[in-house]
Amino acid sequence: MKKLFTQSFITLLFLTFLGCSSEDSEKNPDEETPTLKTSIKINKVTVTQMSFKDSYGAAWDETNGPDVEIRIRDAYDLKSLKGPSVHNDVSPAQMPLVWENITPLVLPFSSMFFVELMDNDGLYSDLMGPVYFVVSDYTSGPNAYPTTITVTRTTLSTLTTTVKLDVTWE
Ligand SMILES: [Ca+2]
Ligand SMILES: [Ca+2]
Repeated sequence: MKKLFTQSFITLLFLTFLGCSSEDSEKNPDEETPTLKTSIKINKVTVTQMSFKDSYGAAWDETNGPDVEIRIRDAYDLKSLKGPSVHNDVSPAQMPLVWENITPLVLPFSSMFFVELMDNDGLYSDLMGPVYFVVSDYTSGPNAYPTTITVTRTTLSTLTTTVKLDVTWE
């Protein structure tokens, strides 16, 4: 009788131990749940290629180089950012043009965005070249969430613009 009692007690201890250990393995406090990315932030804009002549073959400004500024906007103009500075009288030797430390523009995934290059002429500016991209094109596949996005577009058959965006995903 005493032997049976001892065996039962040991079995009970063993089962209790098993119960505890299986409970412990269910929770791992160090495990992080992956955060879902929902927006893209543009931190830097680099223009690596642009046309120094308009579609008629004329210079953007008669006596000196174009005064280049950038604007980023969505299709409805609801979210837009104008570059903080103008690169004045740009010559080909000054390429590429860089806009750094811009107020980051946070864009939702669902939209299409335009990056416009303007020759600032005061009240009216010449649109030198727009490029555009769709954010959701960069959120899937093997190269999802890249740190740089490069877009090239040729408008009016002669004006080729290439823009590189340094981005972070949040
Ligand atoms: Ca001009
Ligand atoms: Ca100028």
